[in-house]
Amino acid sequence: MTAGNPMADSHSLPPGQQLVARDKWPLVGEREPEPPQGEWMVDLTGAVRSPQRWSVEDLQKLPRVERAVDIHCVTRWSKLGVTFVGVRLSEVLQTADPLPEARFVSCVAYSARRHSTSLALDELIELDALVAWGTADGPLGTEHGGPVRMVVPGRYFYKSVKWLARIEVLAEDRLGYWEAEAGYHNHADPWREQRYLAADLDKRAAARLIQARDFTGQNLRSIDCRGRDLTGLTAEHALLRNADFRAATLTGANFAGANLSNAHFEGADLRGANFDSADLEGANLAGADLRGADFTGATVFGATFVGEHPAQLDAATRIDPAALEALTPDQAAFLRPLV
Ligand SMILES: Nc1nc2c(c(=O)[nH]1)N[C@H]1C(S)=C(S)[C@@H](COP(=O)(O)O)O[C@H]1N2
Ligand SMILES: [Mo]
Repeated sequence: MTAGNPMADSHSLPPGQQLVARDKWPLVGEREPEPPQGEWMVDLTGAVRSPQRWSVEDLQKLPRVERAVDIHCVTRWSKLGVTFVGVRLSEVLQTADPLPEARFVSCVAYSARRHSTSLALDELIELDALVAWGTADGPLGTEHGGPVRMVVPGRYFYKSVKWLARIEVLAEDRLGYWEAEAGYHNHADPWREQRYLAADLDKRAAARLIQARDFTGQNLRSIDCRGRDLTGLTAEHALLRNADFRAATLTGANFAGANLSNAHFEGADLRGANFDSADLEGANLAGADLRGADFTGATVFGATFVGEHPAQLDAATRIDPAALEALTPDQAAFLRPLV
């Protein structure tokens, strides 16, 4: 059984996700580890009776499991049935004998920003999380978290830390990197689309910004701009993950360098809008008017341009030919005439 969700093991696609091409496995987040000086050791510490320190080799002597896991990234791509090789987290935890107050587990990476993420202990056990060092193709590549990473089935993949350094058992939760910095949902159940926490922006502050049409550099995650007139909006380098611009008027808007991952632009008027170097991972632009819009230098991994309705394009709509590589085949085919 998986935590409250009979669908989690069904190898099907949760709401709002798209399959990547079979041979693709995108890289998300940090690009490389900051490996330890000596041997790669994994510490098991915190609310436990007997803290442990495992070498990768010793971990590999624990009972080995192979498990087909569906990967669901919060930026809307999924890759189903990747076979991971490793040991059950429950098996590893047992060796340290968690104390009665143990409630949460934070997994920390060997990386420049000491990347981490956490989940409730019960839930990790129920989901049957793995400490993984391989896939069906052999040892886990460094780019995908080798020599050893966490794999937590049934949660968005940001709950699976790469380059595992420490498993810390906690009495109180400690928010992870994406959860604290980017407002990613702390529970991360893809079947309930728990992508982002609600914005901490109050309604009056939002209304004032919308009125002024100036979002420059601000953190406005999940802001609700549905149907608004934002003609000529300035939003350079604004943080607009998950923002809702459905059916908004954004003619001539400037989103240069903005973070718009998972933003909604369905049916928006984006004529002449500037997305230069913006991050549009997982954004939805289906049915938007993109005549004269400029996507030069933008990241469009997993973005949608044709859904129930196609976006409108013209000869002045610009996108890098290389950007099409980051789209699913049907999306790429739709934009091909532009390049
Ligand atoms: N150390 C570390 N682990 C991490 C991240 C990161 O930035 N640093 N990103 C997470 C996110 S958001 C995802 S989707 C997956 C991506 O794993 P992949 O690059 O193997 O696809 O790793 C997760 N684990
Ligand atoms: Mo992710």
